[in-house]
Amino acid sequence: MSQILSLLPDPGPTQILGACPHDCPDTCSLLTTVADGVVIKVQGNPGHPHTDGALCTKVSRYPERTYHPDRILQPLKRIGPKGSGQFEPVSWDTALADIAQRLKAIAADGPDGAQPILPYSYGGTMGLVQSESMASRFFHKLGASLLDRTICASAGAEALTQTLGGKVGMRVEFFAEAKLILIWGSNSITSNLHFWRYAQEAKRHGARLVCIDPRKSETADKCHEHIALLPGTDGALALSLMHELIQHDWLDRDYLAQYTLGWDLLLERALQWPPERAAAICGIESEQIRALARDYGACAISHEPAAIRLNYGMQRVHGGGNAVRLIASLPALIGAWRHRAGGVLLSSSSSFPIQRAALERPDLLGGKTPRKLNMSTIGDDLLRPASSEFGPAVQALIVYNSNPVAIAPQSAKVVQGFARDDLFTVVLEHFQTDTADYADYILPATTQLEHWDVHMSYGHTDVLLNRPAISPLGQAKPNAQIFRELAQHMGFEEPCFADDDLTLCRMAYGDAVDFDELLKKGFATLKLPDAPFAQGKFPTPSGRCEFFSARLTAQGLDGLPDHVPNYEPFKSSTDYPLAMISPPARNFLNSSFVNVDSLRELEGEPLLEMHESDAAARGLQSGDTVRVFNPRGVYRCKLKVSSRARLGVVNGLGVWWRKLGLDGSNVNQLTSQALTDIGRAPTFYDCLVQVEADRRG
Ligand SMILES: Nc1nc2c(c(=O)[nH]1)N[C@H]1C(S)=C(S)[C@@H](COP(=O)(O)OP(=O)(O)OC[C@H]3O[C@@H](n4cnc5c(=O)[nH]c(N)nc54)[C@H](O)[C@@H]3O)O[C@H]1N2
Ligand SMILES: Nc1nc2c(c(=O)[nH]1)N[C@H]1C(S)=C(S)[C@@H](COP(=O)(O)OP(=O)(O)OC[C@H]3O[C@@H](n4cnc5c(=O)[nH]c(N)nc54)[C@H](O)[C@@H]3O)O[C@H]1N2
Ligand SMILES: [Mo]
Repeated sequence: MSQILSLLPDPGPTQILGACPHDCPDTCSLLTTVADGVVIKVQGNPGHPHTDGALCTKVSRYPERTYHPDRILQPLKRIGPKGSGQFEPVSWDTALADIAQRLKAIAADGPDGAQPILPYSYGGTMGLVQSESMASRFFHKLGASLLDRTICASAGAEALTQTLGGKVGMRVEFFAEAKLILIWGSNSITSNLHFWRYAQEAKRHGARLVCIDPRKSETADKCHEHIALLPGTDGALALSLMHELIQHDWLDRDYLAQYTLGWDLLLERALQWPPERAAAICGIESEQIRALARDYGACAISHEPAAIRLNYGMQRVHGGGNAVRLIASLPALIGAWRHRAGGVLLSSSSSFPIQRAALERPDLLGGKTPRKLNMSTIGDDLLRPASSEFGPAVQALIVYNSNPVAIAPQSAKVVQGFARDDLFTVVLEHFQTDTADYADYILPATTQLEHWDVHMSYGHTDVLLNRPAISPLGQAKPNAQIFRELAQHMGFEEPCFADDDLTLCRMAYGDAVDFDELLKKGFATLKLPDAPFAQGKFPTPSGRCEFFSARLTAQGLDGLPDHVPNYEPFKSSTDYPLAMISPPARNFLNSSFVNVDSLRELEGEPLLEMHESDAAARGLQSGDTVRVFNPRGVYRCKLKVSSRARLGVVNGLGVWWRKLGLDGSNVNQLTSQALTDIGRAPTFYDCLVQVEADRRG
């Protein structure tokens, strides 16, 4: 275990423990080396078991990102037309005073109070302090519209909650002991590298690995089997697996009787899904389904642990919520939860005793109940006029930790909304992103190397502390500090607006986590049972795994999960016959890192992977510039004929900055704002397109 040398008097290089801030299940412990006040290296902390001394390529380039010549290091005010990216420097005082005055004027203007003001934030940093602590206090006190933070995970989260009772599941380290691992809708090598280490350990001990993914991903390459189903057909596959488990009696009847709710109903539904029916929908051979059921059922017979690593890739379609409900139900059928290395893991977030009310202070709303706007439909919502149903038009937008112009669906609408001359937009950022181009003010934010924070993880169960390694660069300030100062300019006098970042760090877990241990080691492991549901005890209303959810019925939804077809199902259109998915590029983190030259060079150009037969039918070859289009827009990129693409499905790896793409657009030019069945989430991977050679290219 490396020491925190910064505590020693020696003025030589020092090493500081931190936490990776990115929206990734791994939440690594960082070891940053600083010499003469400058970061010279960021490494994985060898003393943290999940990190095990290793970082992904992109985060090991953190110094390059931090010291990037394009970092915004002073407040900027717009001087050109919106979107032109022309700004001039202003002082912090001028910027904050003007912003406060504009917000006050909007809030005083009409019967809706501050509801025309909308915060917009997501996962730029996952730190509890620099995300929704001081910022939430600020917006609660103001009475601004609330933001429904759905852009990534809310379909899966809601589905898990309705089935298992929360974002809970297996502990990630026990995957190493599993005998069968289904890697379902996850390209782990790209987006969950530290889980992959546990999967490899299991493989070395004889476990079978099966990857379920329309794309032959880097992870699929390394599994024993790859099931390349069509996007959005996972629910049908899961129902058919249940059909086979029932038909062959590969069930743990005792577990089903004692610890589940609604088995008789689910059984009846699953019996309608023989493999042939599911195979036709999934676009795979029925024998693949039978073989997968045999593998999974064998674990019921031999009492060996079967584990499912589910990830969010498979819930970005119309039926994403139902599909997660079905997959999360599977372990109960075979009693996999009896083992610590059995069950399912999508997210471990609910394991963390975060003191959200203390951090975010919803009590500051003082009885107001502002409307809530869905971040996934920001395109439409920015263009909506006032109405009794919608409330006031959005007049001001404060964006932090997010790049909506690049990452939100149906960019044409998003861009049109951000371009509104009567919209007042403030963007807190490290860089002049596609979104920042449309700002009235850009405020320079610190990076993780420059501020305090404390973290949870959605892929393991350790709390991490982030110490600043260096002083803020230029005039950059932590998000929390920016909102503290803005609160002062607004005249907010509650003492909670004076809490400093270290106080907020301590507050995040209260007494539930030993803060001294965090200060010393950089992380603290939550005390959790090894096999949380071996004897039921699910945190659902019934205490059982709820195949049937009365809470969903109360919302007017089907209480029993089913296969819900895509909005834009494969073969439904002759004009747009290809299904497009847009999963993460390995060297980017959503739209972060796209402007880091060395990483962009590794990714090359924005590209679309296509099966050789689909390419031949269109007379296309690798390297061609192509137009990918549908009624929502046109996206130009390079074609790569690739065995990673299955017939009928194209893979547009995301998420490029629009202005660094071929013609100022990215893959979200094509995606839609339709929402999932459960959880109000976007449907990025439910998207039909056509592709043709670009005559200009
Ligand atoms: N390098 C890198 N790491 C990342 C990210 C990144 O952008 N880059 N993003 C981070 C974020 S925000 C998140 S939410 C996480 C999780 O990110 P996810 O979006 O879950 O991404 P992956 O884990 O890569 O899984 C996506 C996989 O699901 C597949 N997929 C697409 N549609 C379907 C489908 O209908 N069914 C099935 N079975 N599979 C489908 C894709 O082909 C892809 O291989 O990763 C995080 N880690
Ligand atoms: N087509 C398609 N679209 C997608 C996806 C997809 O798979 N396909 N994935 C979706 C998913 S899973 C997600 S989670 C969303 C992600 O969407 P976002 O959460 O918006 O993530 P990023 O694109 O990484 O943008 C984060 C921004 O925050 C900034 N930032 C980082 N740290 C700080 C800080 O401390 N302070 C401030 N003020 N700014 C900071 C970064 O510079 C960066 O520009 O994108 C979604 N969009
Ligand atoms: Mo995400």
